[in-house]
Amino acid sequence: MKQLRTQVGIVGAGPAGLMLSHLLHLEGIESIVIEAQSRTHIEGRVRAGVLEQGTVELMRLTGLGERLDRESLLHNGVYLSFDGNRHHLDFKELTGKSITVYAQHEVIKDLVRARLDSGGRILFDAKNLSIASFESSPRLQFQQNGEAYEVACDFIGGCDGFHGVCRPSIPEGVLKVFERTYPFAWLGILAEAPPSSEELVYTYTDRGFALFSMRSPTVTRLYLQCGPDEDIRNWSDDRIWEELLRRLTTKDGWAPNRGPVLQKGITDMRSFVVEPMQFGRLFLAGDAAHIVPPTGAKGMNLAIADVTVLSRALSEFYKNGRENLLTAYSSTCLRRLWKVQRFSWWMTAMLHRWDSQNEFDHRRQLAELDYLTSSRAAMTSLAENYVGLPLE
Ligand code: RFL
Ligand code: PHB
Repeated sequence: MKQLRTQVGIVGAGPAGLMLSHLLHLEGIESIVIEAQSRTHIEGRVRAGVLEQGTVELMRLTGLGERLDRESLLHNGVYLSFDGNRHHLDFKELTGKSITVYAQHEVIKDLVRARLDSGGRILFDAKNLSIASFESSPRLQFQQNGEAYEVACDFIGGCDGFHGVCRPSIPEGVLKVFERTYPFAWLGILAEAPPSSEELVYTYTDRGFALFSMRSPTVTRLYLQCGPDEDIRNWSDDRIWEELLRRLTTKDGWAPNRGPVLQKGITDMRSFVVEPMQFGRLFLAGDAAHIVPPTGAKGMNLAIADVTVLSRALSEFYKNGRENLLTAYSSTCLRRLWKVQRFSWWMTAMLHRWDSQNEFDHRRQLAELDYLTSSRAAMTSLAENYVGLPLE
């Protein structure tokens, strides 16, 4: 068995794992990232698109701003659309902050490059990972290219997403799970078509939710609410476009531009939290510890927020020998996380339709949207959550 040694062993090269490794490197702390998939796979995985202002500031501050500043799209607000009318919410005017559209896999590419350029180690295609000990000298065992490896470390960053192995490795009875599933899912497409609006359009209709977003000046990203067990094979490109146009077209004639579908997929919706986000020397971060429904555009931002807290705590440990921030890691993250859970649930409940609702619920949702787009206090509340709450 090949033996390796590092200070922090990180499982997963998603936004959480790679950013943790990057931040630790800047603090002079060594890490090894162990990833089940190939580099090509993680750099091509289509997912999130909206960065909070804090995420963007962190990227710039840590040397990841160059391509981001060249290629990303700065948005000062979003539209809420209902009853066939679009209403603009001006985040910049309401909070002084904005959001940035930059695809998650571009963040991943920037992080992989930054780590490799500074001599960082990312072990791709690592299979059958297991955790040998959670206590004072944790070890990670896995196989790569048919060879067995063991990484001995001081701490483990459990950044392997919702379906990873870190969380399920924690002995039963330690974690408390808080969960909610939703009776609907999102069907998402990437289309080769110039975005017809400069900002996102969140749409509520009696046929369900739809979202207009984008990736670049030539690529539009669109989502529509569908059934939870929907089979993508039942959705031809024509059927998808017909439904999207029906939901998104407004009374003034605004609609997304149509173009060839580059990619399509279905995402289920869930809210999920484990407490605490730590066991022994294993620290869970990002989707490994919590999932939010995508309506608030928070998942990647939460992953980055967790590892910002974790890197500070590890730095305090290595520089000053103090464990206080590590001990507080879970409660620090969870306090903010629950507010983000609340916001993501609220956006989801306000904008979707589901079977057990009746006409009362529909009228109430319309009244909520009407209030939201006419009360400055309500708009400000949405805006300050959307652009991102302070870290602590
Ligand atoms: P990730 O990105 O899932 O990364 C986990 C990594 O761990 C690897 N892995 C393992 N490696 C080694 N051994 C094992 N046994 C392993 N098991 C797994 C995986 O291969 C992977 O590389 O988790 P992380 O880093 O916590 O990041 C979370 C985000 O990816 C996620 O929250 C967001 O994508 C959610 N999300 C959005 N977030 C936003 O902030 N803004 C958005 O606009 C937004 N929109 C979205 C989204 C997610 C979506 N989907 C497809 C789920 C829109 C969609 C449609
Ligand atoms: C996206 O562009 O993929 C996106 C935007 C906003 C969301 C979710 C996803 O709430």
